[in-house]
Amino acid sequence: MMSALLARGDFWMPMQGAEGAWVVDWLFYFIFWVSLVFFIIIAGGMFWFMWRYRRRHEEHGPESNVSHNTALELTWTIIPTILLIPMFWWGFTGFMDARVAPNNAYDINVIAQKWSWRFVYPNNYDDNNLHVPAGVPIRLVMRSEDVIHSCYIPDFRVKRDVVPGRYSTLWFTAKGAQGRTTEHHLFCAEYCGTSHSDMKAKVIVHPSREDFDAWLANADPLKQLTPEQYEAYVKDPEGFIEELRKTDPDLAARLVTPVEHGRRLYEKKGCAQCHTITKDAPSRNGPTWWNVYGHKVLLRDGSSIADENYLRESIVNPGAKIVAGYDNIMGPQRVNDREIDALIAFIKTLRDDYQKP
Ligand code: HEC
Ligand SMILES: [Cu+2]
Repeated sequence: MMSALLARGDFWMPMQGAEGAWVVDWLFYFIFWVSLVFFIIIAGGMFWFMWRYRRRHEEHGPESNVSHNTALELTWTIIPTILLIPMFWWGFTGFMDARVAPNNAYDINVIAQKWSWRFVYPNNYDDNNLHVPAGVPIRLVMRSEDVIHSCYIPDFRVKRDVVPGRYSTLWFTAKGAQGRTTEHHLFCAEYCGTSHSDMKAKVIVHPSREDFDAWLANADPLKQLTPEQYEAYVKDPEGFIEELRKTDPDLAARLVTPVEHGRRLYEKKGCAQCHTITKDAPSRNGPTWWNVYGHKVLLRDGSSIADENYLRESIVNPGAKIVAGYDNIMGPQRVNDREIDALIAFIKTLRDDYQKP
């Protein structure tokens, strides 16, 4: 009931644009009302005692000496404890739910830099605004090109720092409206220099996955080709892009999806000498990349979940975590952040339960 009431936002909170937003608001209002009631009881009691026992010159009545009152002390211990339990419970479970994205989430890469946002989609289209479908869990995989930024979408009740040299993630499921797109604000919430306050974007929520897919297909960099170019591309994608690289390297780079880019780097950068990428390939000098993403990797000491940050570290600083049963023979690789994004995008596709987004 409360969530329906607050769908449009109120004095304290903006509208609830995401499915998990009501938990945050529920907890906020619970703590708010508990605080208000206790403020009135405590401050009111204080004033009442001040008045009731104020000093009066004329009278010197007998002084009481009550040392304690067990019933009263139990009451003011037990009632607050009962009130604290739901605060902790909702705070903790709400926090965990907000941190851990569901497995079927749709990944969008986010690059923050002074002073704009770039949202990169699987087809390598990138946009300064964030487009998402309603009703689909979205996971933002974010990195920064320079200083610390913070991705903040007040209507969704989500905020997370974006830090150079590592990935941070954030997830939400946006609520949509029937038959039309809706918009929300996205801000940078970490002071990042002169134009920090300009570092904002729109979140555009498409009413359905179909509508979003149609938008994304239309935004595909391939749409920038002339009909003749497109024909040539369809006949021989690799050859066409190779040719285009000579005349328009910018467009050529846009035509290569991150996954495809990663596959090429795998060959070009020599990863293929040591890593295999298919299910049954006999392993070479290094562990196979099949089924590594999202799985638990046994290390020489301990284990680690192979998420984006683990893969990144394994590429730029291979000695940091050594896979059990292998030697530390992989040198640090000369790859830039964009190439690491691409390699990870590629590695993500190498698994049994991979589904094309
Ligand atoms: C000379 C062989 C060699 C080359 C070349 C090589 N690696 Fe490795 N790689 C290894 C070995 C051995 C390990 C396991 C030991 C370790 O963790 O350092 C490994 C581990 C990894 C891991 C962690 C895998 C896991 O199962 O946990 C990743 C990711 C990785 N390499 C990426 C790359 C990338 C990307 C390249 C190319 C740019 C590359 N490697 C090139 C030998 C190599
Ligand atoms: Cu910023």
